[in-house]
Amino acid sequence: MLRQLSAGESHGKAIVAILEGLPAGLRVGLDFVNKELKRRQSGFGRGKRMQIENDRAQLLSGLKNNTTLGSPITLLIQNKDSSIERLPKVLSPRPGHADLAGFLKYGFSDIREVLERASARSTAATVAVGALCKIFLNEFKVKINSRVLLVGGENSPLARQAKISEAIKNKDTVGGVLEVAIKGVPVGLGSYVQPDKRLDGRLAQAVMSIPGIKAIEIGLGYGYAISFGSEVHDAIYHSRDKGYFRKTNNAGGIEGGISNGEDIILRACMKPICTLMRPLASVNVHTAKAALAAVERSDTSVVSAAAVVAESAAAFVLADAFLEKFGQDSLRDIKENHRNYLKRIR
Ligand code: EPS
Repeated sequence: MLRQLSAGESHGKAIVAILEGLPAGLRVGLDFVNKELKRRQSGFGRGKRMQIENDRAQLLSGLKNNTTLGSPITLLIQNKDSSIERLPKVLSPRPGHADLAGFLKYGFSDIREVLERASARSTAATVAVGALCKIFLNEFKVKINSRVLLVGGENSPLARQAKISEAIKNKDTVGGVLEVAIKGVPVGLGSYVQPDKRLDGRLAQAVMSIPGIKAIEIGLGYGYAISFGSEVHDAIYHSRDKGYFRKTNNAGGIEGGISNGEDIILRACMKPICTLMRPLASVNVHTAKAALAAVERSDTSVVSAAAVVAESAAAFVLADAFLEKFGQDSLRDIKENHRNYLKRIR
């Protein structure tokens, strides 16, 4: 089983991630991890924090000679802005944020204690861990990519950028839709035998947990609701060179909670960032009197960053399901199991 745990506040000393369960014998290049961290930080519409931080991972454990030992891998990403002890109190919760529910739940007297950990800064850990998982999956030619489909309802790159510019001008924010595509997945990852083994459920859980994500669909998704079965199920074919294959992929690569060998396609909807420079109505949590919501340094739109985070979250789930199917300890053994399995199902 692959396990991950992250720690760190947005303006604390660092973000830390531990990944346990990658097999021994995998060569890991930190350059790739850092490239992925950079991708997460870029995109039009990001705020000033991204000009301060230059996220880079340090490897603290789990490797020798750039090769995994099978022991837990610890990654540390230092925060340049580590002003947590000096930042002012936040007393008016932002609608849409964890602010109010977190404040009431934990019994704090300052909403800052909530937002420091609820911040999407923690997604740097998701991406660092996801990068390691991608390196593992790459050994088996499993590739994960993403793209932004919509920002504020617009789909062309120029119109998307214009929407973000409009939001900046109006001191507003804007969300959108992203798509993750996973190619090269073998048939048979995940299972129907228990709900928590279903690959689609596991992917949905991982991607829905990214801050700001409000909806997920796999394959045709909501499109299934308006069609007859005969129009949407992917007919099955077989040929000597391809083995079993489909001419359509409405299932988005998953049937019965198991990968079916087609590309896995997942889309997610991200709400607009909830820190508004022209804030909505709120209530001061000390006086219970009406007050405008808190205004913090923030981003205008982060759909392209969320796409990188979604790739990473999906990479963790895929790597976990892969290890479950083909073994855990040594990359060499896993490769042999994988080879034998592919031979059997041809
Ligand atoms: C983020 C860092 C944060 C925000 C953003 C994501 O930096 P700061 O709060 O210091 O400006 O830019 O966090 C949120 C959108 C949020 O809601 O908390 C990052 O590293 O991605």
